[in-house]
Amino acid sequence: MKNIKKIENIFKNYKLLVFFIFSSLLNATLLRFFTVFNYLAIKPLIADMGIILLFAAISFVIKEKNKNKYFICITTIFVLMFIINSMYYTFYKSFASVSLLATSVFVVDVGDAIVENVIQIKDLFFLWQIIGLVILMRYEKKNNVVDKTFKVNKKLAKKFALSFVCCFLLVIALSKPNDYSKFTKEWNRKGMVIDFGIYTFQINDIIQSLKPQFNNLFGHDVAYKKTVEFYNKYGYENTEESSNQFSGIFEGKNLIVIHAESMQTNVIGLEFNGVEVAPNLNKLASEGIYFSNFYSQVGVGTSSDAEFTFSTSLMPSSNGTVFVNYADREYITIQKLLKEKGYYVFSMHGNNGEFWNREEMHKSMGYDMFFDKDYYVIDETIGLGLSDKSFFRQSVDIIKNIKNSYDGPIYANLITLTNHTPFSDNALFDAFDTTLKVNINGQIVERDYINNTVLGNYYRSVHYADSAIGEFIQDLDKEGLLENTVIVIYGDHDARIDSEYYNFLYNYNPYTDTLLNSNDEGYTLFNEYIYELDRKVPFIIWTKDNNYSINVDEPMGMIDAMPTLGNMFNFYSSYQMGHDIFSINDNMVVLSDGSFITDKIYYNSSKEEQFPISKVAINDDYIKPRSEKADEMIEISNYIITYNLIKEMNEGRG
Ligand code: GP9
Ligand code: MN
Repeated sequence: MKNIKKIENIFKNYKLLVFFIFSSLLNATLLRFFTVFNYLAIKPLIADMGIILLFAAISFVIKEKNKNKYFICITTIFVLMFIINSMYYTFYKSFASVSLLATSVFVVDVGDAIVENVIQIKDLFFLWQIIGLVILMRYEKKNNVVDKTFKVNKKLAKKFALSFVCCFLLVIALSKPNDYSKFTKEWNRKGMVIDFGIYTFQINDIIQSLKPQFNNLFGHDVAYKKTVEFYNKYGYENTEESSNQFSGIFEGKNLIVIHAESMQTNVIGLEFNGVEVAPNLNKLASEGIYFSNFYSQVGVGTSSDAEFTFSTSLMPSSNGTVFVNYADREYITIQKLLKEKGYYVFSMHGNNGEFWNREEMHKSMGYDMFFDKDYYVIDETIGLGLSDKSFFRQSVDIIKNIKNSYDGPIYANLITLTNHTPFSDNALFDAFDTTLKVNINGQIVERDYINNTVLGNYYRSVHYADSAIGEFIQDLDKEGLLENTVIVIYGDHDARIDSEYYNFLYNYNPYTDTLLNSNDEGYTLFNEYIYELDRKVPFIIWTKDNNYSINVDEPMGMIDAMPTLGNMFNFYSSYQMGHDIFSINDNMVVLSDGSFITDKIYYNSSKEEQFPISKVAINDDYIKPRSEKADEMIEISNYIITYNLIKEMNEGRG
């Protein structure tokens, strides 16, 4: 009875504080409900409560005249954190880091993509907390309600601080030993929120984001030592003179790389009503060397991370993005290694050069020239800017002029733009029908299927982008630019389309106009792990004069592209973390959050769960060493990027 009295007294005399605590806890739980779904887990709930009680403790030592400002300021920060993370999760399936603030300037340029594809009602739902707080404050002021929340009360401050410590100790008691490693693995943000809640994640993220600024003073030596040890331990795998049938086959040839925006492997071979989505990529894949189990390894740097991992065979930064935050570091790149062999090296992109700070980073990567949109006539725009067909048309002339004026081989990297989320500007897209026509009792019935959905628009966009690539190859051929030339195409990352659309794509029954369920014949399982495995992107190596027709299904990541091309063109970086795919078996593809894929399993590091790919039983003896190496590769890549260690190690090597 006494306790009930006590609680009644708290609700009666500390209305604002009670609202602050419960609204902060409810919104944090709601965020986990909208994202990682573990809203009922007790550990993150206690962790969230602990941090909220800490802010409550601080409120009791704030002067009365500043209390309003304090609660409004803290609640506004919380609500912004919820909204930003909820939006961010929709697009990246992870949580936002403050280290990305410098990158956020680019959001403006992809604004419509964000609005159309990312902002959802659920993101704005969190606003109720700040609205409720203001209404309560106004109500209390208008009715002269005495709310003891506004009193300075050191005794209560101590009690709340003590309750924070109790929550903290409880979280420790509920944690496993390797849970703590998440505090230093900035890349495993999802795992942090699942285990410790959004407040602890964001506070830790701020500390981790500031770390490089301090570490340059304190953490450098450890980083240097660990990096040297890493390459001593694994370096032999990369230095082995592993010659094979592909060694040196392209030495001295021109190299034209197409960075295909948001191109995913599930478009290869896909048809609607007997019409191929990507006939040109299908042809190049069937005639060339096609890596059908290839994964992008981007972090939040998306396109720019794809360029970085392709060109350096290092993992992307977990703290900000290389292109924006670390463009001034020294890297060993394909561009530099080919320049040493006498190549003229240039990049081409129809967007403005500031996007992803390419103007600076392309210099740092070793390009002789970067042709951004200022070098093109913007005569046709789709989506983010210059259409791919116009971009490629104009690029052929630039390439031809360079080829005619430079007597050595060239390396051109063309970055496409049109096939970019939200894939909605289909005004210029070739008509491509994604409806389904079925014969029901002698009647042809047309079903909408994925027409006018984001997936349907994606495949229409891909059909356009593929057609642009086809025209580009033809135009190169007309100008004689395919002679003695290797074409490489890679998808830079997946299109980030929700799995519900793929489930519809694979499990729609046009005869009943319903979705198959797991008991129905013909049902295709499409869960979160198959979704991750479906995020593959195509990697194709093609030449006009050789019909290789090779399909490589060994799991391969973007960081393996440089070693694989290096073996063919005869260049090599002693810092490459990937492997020549023709010199390795049982390859492991490390993803930017520490998860990994082999030919046996997909291992999700956030949830510490495995998804079987083969029938081979897998135990911890298989997972542990690979998970440790995955973390080590990410950690060492981050050391190299943060501390500019390649410069130092090269100087050390004399
Ligand atoms: C922007 C283009 C798209 O110029 O490369 O970048 P993304 O949004 O895919 O990172
Ligand atoms: Mn991209």
